[in-house]
Amino acid sequence: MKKAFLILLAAALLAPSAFAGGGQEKAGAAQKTIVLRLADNQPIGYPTVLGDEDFARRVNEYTKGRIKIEVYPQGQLGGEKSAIEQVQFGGIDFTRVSISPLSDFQPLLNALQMPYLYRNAEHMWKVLNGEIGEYFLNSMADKNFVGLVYYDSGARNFYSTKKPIYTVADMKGMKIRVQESSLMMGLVQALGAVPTPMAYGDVYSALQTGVIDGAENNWPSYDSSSHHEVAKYYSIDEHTRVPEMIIASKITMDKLPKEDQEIIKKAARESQAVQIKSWAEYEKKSEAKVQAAGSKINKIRDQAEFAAAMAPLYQTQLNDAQRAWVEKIRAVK
Ligand code: GTR
Repeated sequence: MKKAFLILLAAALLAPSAFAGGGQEKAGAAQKTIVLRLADNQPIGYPTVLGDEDFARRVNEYTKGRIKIEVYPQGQLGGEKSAIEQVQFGGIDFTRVSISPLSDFQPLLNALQMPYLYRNAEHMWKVLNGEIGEYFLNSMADKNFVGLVYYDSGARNFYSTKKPIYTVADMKGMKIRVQESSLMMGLVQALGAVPTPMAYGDVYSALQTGVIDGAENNWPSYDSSSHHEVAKYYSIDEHTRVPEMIIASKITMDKLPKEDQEIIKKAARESQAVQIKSWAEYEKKSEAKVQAAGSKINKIRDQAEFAAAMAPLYQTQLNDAQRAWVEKIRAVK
């Protein structure tokens, strides 16, 4: 896995993108196509990839073919964390990621993914597509990214190879895989379980071989990753709603003329509608599919018990500035 990653990284460094290095010149020369790359770790047909493709199609249409965005799904350009790193130094032009790993690059984002933060999906979208969400997209510039748009990722639940989870006590000592995110490590610890950070692509075999006892994710990922084949207990606690984001490399964007930057931002925002719609459809299908395939689904006994166990994270994982954002988020009606 590591070796494959290094090879990919070397390839990315040698040929950062068709655009890198010659952007200004090419943008000035008529008829030359600028080719940019977008990485996504989800498979073809997954809602985020459908969103990426809609984004790419719009950019192509609005620039009359001058800018072509190639979508590389299924982690072809590396795992999520490495894709973020490559975008940061300009080796990849765009990536669609969960803001959990992204928040280790821009910690402010933790304020958007705290447990039981949003009252429901509608509240979350009001926040993300309003002034608060805009502020957080713009905050990405401090870390050499351009935040383009938020995508839906539903709510995350725990799943296990061993047993259903009903109470916080059930989680005691369980080894739970988390994304490469310090907040997610803290969250699992707060429940008395043992967090194991790991790249998404390694989770299936870790579940299968017993390296971990469980993981957590939304319905579509539990389905498309086939984790349900090896971890059949899916326990609904909806601990977090973690938005996803398409980020661009600031290095790439700065090489483009202002109008093209605006086209890219507009196209990304417009692609959100397609992503949210296919998310809703995919989520229902996934739920039915894993159930038919033999998953044992249960609801936790008392969400308030889980929320209380995770409440200290608002003190331990956030600073004053992030807590002030949490207050603003809660105040959105
Ligand atoms: C999914 C998300 C992926 C990745 C994955 C994970 O929901 O779409 O980008 O973050 O979760 O748990 O690693």
